[in-house]
Amino acid sequence: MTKESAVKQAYELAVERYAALGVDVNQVMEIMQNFHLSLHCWQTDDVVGFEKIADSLSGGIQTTGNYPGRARNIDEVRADILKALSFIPGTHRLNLHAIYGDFNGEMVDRDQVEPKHFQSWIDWGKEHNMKLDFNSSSFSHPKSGSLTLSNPDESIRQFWIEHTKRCRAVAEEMGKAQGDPCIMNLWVHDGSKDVTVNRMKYRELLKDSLDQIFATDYQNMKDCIESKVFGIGLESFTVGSNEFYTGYGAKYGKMVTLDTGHFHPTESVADKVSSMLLYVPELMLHVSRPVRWDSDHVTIMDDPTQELFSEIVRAGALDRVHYGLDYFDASINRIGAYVVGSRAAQKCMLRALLEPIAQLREYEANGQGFERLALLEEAKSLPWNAVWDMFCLKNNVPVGESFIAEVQKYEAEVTSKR
Ligand code: RNT
Ligand code: ZN
Repeated sequence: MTKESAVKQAYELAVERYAALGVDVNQVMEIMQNFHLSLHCWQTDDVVGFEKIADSLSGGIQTTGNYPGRARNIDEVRADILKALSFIPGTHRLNLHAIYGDFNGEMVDRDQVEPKHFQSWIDWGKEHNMKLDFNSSSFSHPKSGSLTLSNPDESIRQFWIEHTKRCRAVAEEMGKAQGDPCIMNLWVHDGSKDVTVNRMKYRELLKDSLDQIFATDYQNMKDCIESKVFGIGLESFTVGSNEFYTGYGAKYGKMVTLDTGHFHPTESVADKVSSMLLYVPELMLHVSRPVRWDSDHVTIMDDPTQELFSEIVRAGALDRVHYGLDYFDASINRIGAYVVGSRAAQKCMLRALLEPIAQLREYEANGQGFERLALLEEAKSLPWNAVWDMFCLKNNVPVGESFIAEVQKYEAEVTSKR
């Protein structure tokens, strides 16, 4: 039997098995086709970007490892993204940071970024059927320090307000060009290494900065705001905490970003979905894998990720969530890291969609706790992998682990020579 017919045969059996539980697999396949990740460009180059301003990553985040083959310029980043995409089923968006502008070797400071610096990305995205999302970048800059948008020094604060305003204008142009809103994320590392006695003051400043930044209404971009527990070197206080941004998002109708690495290690991000969606319009995800801290390990099919996607589906909120990835592992093949994490996120979504939810809810409504638990357990080993293989086959990307050899080939021919 050829691999292809084996995949098809297994798929047919899976369709029957799921149908018996009231799950329409063909419909799930269609939903999967319309499920788009927003791929984070920064896994290709360890969050370095193309500015000629800072020589190391700062702002509470850190990549560890120096595996050879990092993308060093815009052409290499683009080539690596396309290579990774060729192993990821479906069509996806690309999430850019302001430091990835096409600056042409020129020194363009953050308060000078303009849509023209992203025109070649807009064109490239169109050519490759990738819609763009965007992020302002407040890290890795001489004016970053510990405080940007909440800096009591008015000239520094205004510098970052100007940067962020300009980023929104860039996002607006991206959204206009692609006929679909560009999601722009705002994350600042602002905080304090040691005890502070001025929490209110910094938060008032950050709130005022946001008010200034969001004063302009746009039609083709949407804002999202991202909190964090702490950054490296900023362990005692984070201005933009979860409560800070959740409050802001709820009050002013802004989308909130949930980065799965930005909560206390035992806190369930999945549990936040249904609460937050009652008060904020939409959610943006930064799917990552925190190991002991916000370590940004490659996403895998672990329980927290599965639970998060399952909760979104159970909440009927598939279309109110944007699915960004945010991890950066510099210790293994970066394209491999990109592919493993993306496929893992897709597999979690697939499993979430294949849940026999009608039957489970019926059990719950009837007070049948044992039955609910038993089916939840059995559902874990239903043949979702046969559906996944078929999804890959249909999308002309490698089925199963066969992409390992392909990534190795690209490494031998391209990345190892950098
Ligand atoms: C940092 C935040 C932020 C960044 C990216 C590069 O802790 O998660 O989202 O990782 O924007
Ligand atoms: Zn993030």
